[in-house]
Amino acid sequence: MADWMSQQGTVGEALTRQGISRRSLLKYSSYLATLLALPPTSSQAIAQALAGAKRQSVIWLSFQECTGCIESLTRSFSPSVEEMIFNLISLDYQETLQAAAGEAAERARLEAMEANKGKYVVVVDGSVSTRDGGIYSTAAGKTNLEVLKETAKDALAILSVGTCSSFGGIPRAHPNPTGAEPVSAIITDKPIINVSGCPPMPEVIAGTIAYLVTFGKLPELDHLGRPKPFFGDNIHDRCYRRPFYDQGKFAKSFDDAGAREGWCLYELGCKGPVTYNACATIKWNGNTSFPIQSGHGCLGCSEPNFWDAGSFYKPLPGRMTGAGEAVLGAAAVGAVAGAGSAFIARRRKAAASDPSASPSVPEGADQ
Ligand code: FSX
Repeated sequence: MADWMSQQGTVGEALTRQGISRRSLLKYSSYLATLLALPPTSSQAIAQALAGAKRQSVIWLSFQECTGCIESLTRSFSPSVEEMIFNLISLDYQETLQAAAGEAAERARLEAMEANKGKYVVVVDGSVSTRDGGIYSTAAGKTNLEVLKETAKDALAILSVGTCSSFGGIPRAHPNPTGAEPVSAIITDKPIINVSGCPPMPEVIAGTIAYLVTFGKLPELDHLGRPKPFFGDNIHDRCYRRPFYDQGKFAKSFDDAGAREGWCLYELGCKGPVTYNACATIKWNGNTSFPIQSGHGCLGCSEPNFWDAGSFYKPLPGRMTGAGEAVLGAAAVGAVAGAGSAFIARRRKAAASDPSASPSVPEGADQ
């Protein structure tokens, strides 16, 4: 781990050490304001709050996972996201990135817990094995279950990064041989934010941490504990193929004329109507594309049980009429309800009507 990752002090001091200019901080703050649906005028205040904020001590635990979550963050197309996030936090323990190994690594975790008692944030990627006492996933002679309970005890809050730690994910798929569970099934006395996605979007991980550091409180969460600024809309509502859905134009195979014209992938199994995430707006690889734009339906990877929810290539329950009106099954109706208004317009409206959007009143973690 680079030294600067785990140094204490303010975000402003960390940026200066890295030679990052105030202009870059302002640029990032303005980007953050857009991501969080805050008024553009708030970027100055965000920059000021960030520069003076203490770097958040973070202990990052990796359990049953594929390392896709940390890869998503560190291989992010936009280096500014990665650089900025590591300046916002003091990353005191992270098995994939840290140089320390063995006893020294475990000591670093215990020392960070002691030094920042009640103030550190635990980031977890991966699900937790619970069968037979959790023996199916261990590190340094301890089960993930033990390490999670031990580390969470004096934490301020927990950030479950990825669908595995948020909802169990692929390790929890049938027949779930390790008794995999999400963090929220084990830790019930701490605030938990679920940043789901398999993997989650780097901008969403970074934006959520930046929100915590800037405002000193949790963002508003949806009914599954996900930050609403990123998970408030479903993929279908924001999809550029949506006009074809409304016109009843559906690709029947991945290489037919409709597919080549960019028609809707609903009949090829796209789960966009029941999936909440920011892929259709922020997109991946520096706003380059996302699965639906690349010609494949959404798999629904940010939703609970996505792996066991039936074939990725079977259409959602319901039927389409010739006029393009959907008569959806019960599971899909709720997700599609309220579709229509443009994403940017909705964000602006939310920003204008939400007094808590002002970054000038940081509060304690109170949710
Ligand atoms: Fe899970 Fe993440 Fe999917 Fe992989 O750490 S959310 S399998 S991208 O790696 O936990």
